[in-house]
Parts: sequence; C-alpha cells; structure tokens
Amino acid sequence: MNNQHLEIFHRHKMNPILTAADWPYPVHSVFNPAATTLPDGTTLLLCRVEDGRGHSHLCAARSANGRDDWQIDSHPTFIADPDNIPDELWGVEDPRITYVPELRQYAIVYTAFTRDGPGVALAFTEDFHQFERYGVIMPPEDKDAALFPHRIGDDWALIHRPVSSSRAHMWISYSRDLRHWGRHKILLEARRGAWWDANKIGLSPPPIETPQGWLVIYHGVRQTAGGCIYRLGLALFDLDAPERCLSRGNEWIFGPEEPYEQIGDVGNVVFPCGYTIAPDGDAINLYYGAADTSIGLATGSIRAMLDWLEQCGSSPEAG
Ligand code: BMA
Repeated sequence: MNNQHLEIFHRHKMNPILTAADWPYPVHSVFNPAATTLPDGTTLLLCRVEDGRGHSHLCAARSANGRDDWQIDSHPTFIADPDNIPDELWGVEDPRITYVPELRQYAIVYTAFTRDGPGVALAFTEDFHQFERYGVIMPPEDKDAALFPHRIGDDWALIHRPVSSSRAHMWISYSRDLRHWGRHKILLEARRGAWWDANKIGLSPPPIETPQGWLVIYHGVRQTAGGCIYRLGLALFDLDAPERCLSRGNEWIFGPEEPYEQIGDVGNVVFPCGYTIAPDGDAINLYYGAADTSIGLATGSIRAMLDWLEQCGSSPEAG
C-alpha cells in the first residue's frame, strides 16, 4: 500500500505513552483522551478510564511537554452522577474538550451511557476541578460529539453522530443557549460498499479552525469478517456555513498498524478525542485511544493535512 499517511502523522517512539499501569489507583484500561493546552502551556489530557466493572469515568493527566512525566489525578476527576443525572447510569465516556473564549470556560462534551444507549452530554469547567453539568443534550443513540469554539453567526454549533438503522452519519446542530438544539443537518455521510468509511463514521477530535475552513479528523469503521477496523480520514468544511463540505479525503490517513493498536480489549482501533496545537499554529499532537486499552501520541502538521486534502481530496458527492 502507498502509505501516504506516514507523511502526515508520526507515532511517538515511547508509544503507548499512557497505560493502566501508570494510574495511581486500580483501573482496567485508559484510552480515548480529550486534550487541551492550559494557560501555562501544560498539556491536559482528560482520559477515559474503565474500571473493573466495565464502567468508565474521566481522569486528568497533566504534562509540561505533552509526552512524558504525566501527573495523574489521584482520584477520578469526573465521574458519572446517576443520582442527579439518571442518564449517566453506566458511566461517562469519550470526552472532547473545546475552550470557549466567550464563556472563558472549557466545554466538555462526552458520552453518557444511559439505560437506552449512548447519549451526548455537556459540562463546563474553568479548572478541571469544579464542573457545571448541563446533562444530556442529545438523546440516545448519539455520540462522537464536540462543540465549536465560538458561535457561527448567532448560534453555537455541535457536531454529533446519531444512529438510525444500520448507517450512521455525522450531523451538525445549532443552539442559541447551548441547551436547546435544532436546525439539524447532515454534515458528512458514511460512504457505502467497499469504502474504508462505509456505513459508520463519527467525529474524532473537535474541528480545527484554519483559514481554509474547519478541518475535521473523523473515524470510519470498516466491518470485516475479522471484526471492525477503526481508521481516520480528513474533511474540510466552510467557515461560515460548516454544514457545507468543501473537500473530503478518499483514503484514510491513519490506521491501526502497531501491536498496541491491533491487540487489546477491542483490537484494530485508533480513536483520537483530542489534540494540542503548538504556538506556531501548525504542529499538532494527536492523542488517541489504542485498541480501547492504552493511549498513543501521533505528531503531525495542520499544513500537511490541508495540503494532503488539496491533493487527495474530492468533492463530497463522490462515492
Ligand atoms: C466506538 C466508541 C469508542 C470505542 C470504539 C471502539 O463506538 O464506543 O469508545 O473506542 O467504539 O470500540
């Protein structure tokens, strides 16, 4: 295969950079982390941590260089609160962090594992110690969601992934108050047939604002006789009307290749929920869950992603 994706993302040589063995309290696995850069430059990962019951909570890990010497909270940072939010009965999973300058807060959009399946929930924090919970904002079955960092026109915007029948597309919805959502539109459709992203796709980390448009890293799920394969692709959306897709890559750019990505609780999965961007505005650290078991880091460049889309992307109608 022509490994074009090797030009875009490079695995860190210390991968996996975080595993359950690093945790200060007993856990089963750590994966699918959200990420952000704190004002002092520290990288904060909000990791999905699965306990010995199979239920997940979120735990913060902080590092000055985003690679090693992680300081991990000694207790869970954000746990399900089923007494007040019954929809969090079976845990909280797969967070995405967006810093929202207008609110001077971080939005955390995560999956609440409800009695009826996954739903999209929202919380805000200033410091990753105190949280204001909005509860479920998109009913089940819905997940893979993130907030845009600012309003588009007058409205906040959210990408999410409802499931209907056997296919699952990415949608965008808008809100004036972050609680009531409408103007639901399909953002990107899962392709069909033999495509690597046939039938089921979802947002991976939050969209990246670039002068060319919103750059979106998404995951596609290929169902094979040997099980599912989770890989990553790229698409670009209009800055002012993000439901308008400008370009979509045909090939995947990153997929499970290393043993820690191919073997684990759920093999053949790479699943990023967050990134940090260097002060140069280009170098990107992508943090991903590997095989639903550990956390990997891949480094890349926003410029390289945009160049690749320009060369290898096509109009969204193709497929
Ligand atoms: C998705 C999500 C992720 C998980 C992935 C692979 O549907 O549930 O949390 O990493 O499946 O199991």
